[in-house]
Amino acid sequence: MENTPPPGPTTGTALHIGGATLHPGFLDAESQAAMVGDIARIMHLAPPFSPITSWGKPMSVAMTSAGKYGWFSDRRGYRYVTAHPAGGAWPPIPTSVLAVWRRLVGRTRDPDCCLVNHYRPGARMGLHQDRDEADFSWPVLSISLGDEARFAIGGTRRSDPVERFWLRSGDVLLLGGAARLAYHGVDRIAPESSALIPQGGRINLTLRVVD
Ligand code: MD3
Ligand code: FE
Repeated sequence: MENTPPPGPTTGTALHIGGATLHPGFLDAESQAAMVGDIARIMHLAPPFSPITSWGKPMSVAMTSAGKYGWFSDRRGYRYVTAHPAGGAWPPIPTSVLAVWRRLVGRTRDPDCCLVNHYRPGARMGLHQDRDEADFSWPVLSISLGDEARFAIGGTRRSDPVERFWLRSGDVLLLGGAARLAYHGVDRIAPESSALIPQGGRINLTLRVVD
């Protein structure tokens, strides 16, 4: 079943969906705009690229990263790397982004990686698990900016039933506990459903502890 989002941002209400915690409208319009500016700087310093899957096909989502590690894939497989494929360390994770992690996860440890996923109309992400990290006791935190995305999340087996709901600009999703190893993906984005990003499209940030 799909959720029907309210017309405006909602604050203070956390929804539990398939073991994931959704904070609808966690970021107000001003915070979202500031964060898009910070991400534009990262994309300028470390240009997004479409990783090649182990099947040899480029992903439809363009990616870059900030932090100690960035996520990378080629025919040899998926892994975290300390440099952009064109050379050079990844830019630091912006404090605007770290602040969200510190509020919802805590100050014990900051994430090692902020993966930046850029979706243009038609981009999607197939059902997968995130298991390239060393310690699954740390949650993954996801921040949605720009166009809305129909997100799918299931259980820890690919054959488990999935729930679908829309992720909207400013929403923050926390994946901890059983949800940390849940299969998930993005079916599609709704083009031009948000005016936040000047060129359109959707940006999703995922914060991860890698080591
Ligand atoms: C559930 N990104 O980068 S974010 C990914 O919208 C990824 O770009 C999607 O899946 C996106 O790996 C979904 C929500 C999300 C992120 C990580 C998860 C859900 C997750 C890890 C475990 C379970
Ligand atoms: Fe994922």
